[in-house]
Amino acid sequence: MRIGIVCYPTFGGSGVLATELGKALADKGHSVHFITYQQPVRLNVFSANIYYHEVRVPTYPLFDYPPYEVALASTMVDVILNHDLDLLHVHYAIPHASAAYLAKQILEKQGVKIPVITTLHGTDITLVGKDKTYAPVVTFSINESDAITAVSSNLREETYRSFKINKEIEVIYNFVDVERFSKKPIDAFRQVIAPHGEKIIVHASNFRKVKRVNDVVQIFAEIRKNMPAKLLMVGDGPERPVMENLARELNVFDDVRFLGKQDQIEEILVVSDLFLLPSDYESFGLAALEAMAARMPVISSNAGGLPEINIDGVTGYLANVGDVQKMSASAIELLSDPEKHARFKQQAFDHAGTFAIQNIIPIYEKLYSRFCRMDCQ
Ligand code: GMT
Repeated sequence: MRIGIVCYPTFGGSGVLATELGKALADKGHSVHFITYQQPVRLNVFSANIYYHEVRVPTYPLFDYPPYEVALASTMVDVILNHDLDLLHVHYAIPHASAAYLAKQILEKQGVKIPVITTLHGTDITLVGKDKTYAPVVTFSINESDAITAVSSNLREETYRSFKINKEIEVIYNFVDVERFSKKPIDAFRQVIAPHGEKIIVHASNFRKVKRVNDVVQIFAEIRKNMPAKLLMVGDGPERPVMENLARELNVFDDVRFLGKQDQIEEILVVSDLFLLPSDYESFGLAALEAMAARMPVISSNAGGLPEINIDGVTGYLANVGDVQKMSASAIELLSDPEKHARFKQQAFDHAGTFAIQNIIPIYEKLYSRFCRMDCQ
């Protein structure tokens, strides 16, 4: 098949997932055309089956807001026609689903039919999409998609609750390349981070408010009172200064390392002991799944789709949003019991296997084939 993928090219989960999906489809022989404003961060391999089309947004003195959506729709039209695409798979509703609708209409006038599949990822529904500035367009363009998928049952239900959707939303869970994330740990790296055998705690996100990074620091400070430990913060974002201040206030700053955005996050995860994700909301929590694939138990909130990924008492522990006390107690208990910790590591790894890339890609292929012309298999 010749598949167009539209996504945010940044470190966010939706862009990561879309890029990994495209790479996996290309490995299976499909031609994959990424249409984005920048090379996606995880698109770091060469494949004869992968094409990258940059969306250029020309500026003009009149434009206070350069019309990205128009440029995106025009690029979609161009790529679909010139590469004879079979379908377009857009990740994140805003503005990808509405730009796809526009492209579809333009092409229909030229006698070209292009099926559009929209995958909802979370904040496009739960935060940004609900805003009444966007809601009518989001509702319309979701309904106009030929197929709609959501990355968890929770997100599917949230979407039905928040918008008037008159179509079936199919749940296709996010996936992980288990082999990549369960590589043999590089001991030298652990030695550098935790030279005295300290426990290594990790959090990875875009440090936005929804991630509750202050809770991460507070949980870590509680752990630190009970045992030697280091906190690795992977990513970057607006809450970083607030978090740094809190770490200083709680006297743990010297044990916190800010690693910035990391391409090879698996190398950090495999040497670490516990992953924290206390978010206000996660439609799925791809970062937690990647941690589990690297054999890390997860302490998370029970918000959104997290209970579908992190199984309480099996792969880690869940607590109500903001219940720092419970999350800290669970973390300390788990880290203090080597036998239990080893069991949870194995269970986290085993459960990550149910979301293995090999299981999920065929589900997307099956979905695509429903909308594809007879000759596009
Ligand atoms: O979490 C973010 O802030 C980034 C956001 C995105 O759109 O890239 O992530 C969302 O999509 C991910 C991939 O499907 C999910 O794993 C995240 O849970 C989801 N984030 C939220 O729902 C807050």
